[in-house]
Amino acid sequence: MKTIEGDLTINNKKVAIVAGRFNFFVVEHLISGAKEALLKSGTKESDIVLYYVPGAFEIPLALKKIASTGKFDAIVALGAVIRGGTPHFEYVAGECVKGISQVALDSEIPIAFGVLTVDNVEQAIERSGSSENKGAEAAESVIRMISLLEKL
Ligand code: INI
Repeated sequence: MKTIEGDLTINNKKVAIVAGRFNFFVVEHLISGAKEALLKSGTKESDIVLYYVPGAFEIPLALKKIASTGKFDAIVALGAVIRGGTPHFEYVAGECVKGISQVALDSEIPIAFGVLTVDNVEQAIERSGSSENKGAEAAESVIRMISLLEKL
């Protein structure tokens, strides 16, 4: 059986990061993790552009517009939605996930979902640290997808 899989190395690719400012004390660590993974893959710092949006709810529209410019080979979406005492969490997280999935399928480039949807601050910190970092994992997924698409 022939197996084809993307690598963790890419050359001359441009990657956008879209990050929510909300819960920035968590999101900043996701950004660092994603940036580190991209640099490790061979992506040049000058080929990474970071776009900020107010919160997770705004991520899908930014992804759609950025993808439509045709300037990027992939986009990494980063944010942190932390459950509070009201149903607000469900609306923000739900719309964010739905919107990102829609843009990811409509666009012709890989888009990674690096938005934490967690019950509390402890869970958010656990997933944005140095041993587990969902920002780095999201970046690695687009790196592998860029590489895979080149092999198709
Ligand atoms: N945005 C987040 O990114 N995370 C959250 O936890 C959050 N909560 O809980 O409210 C949040 N809300 C803001 C939202 O994303 C929009 O920016 C806002 O509703 C304006 O459209």
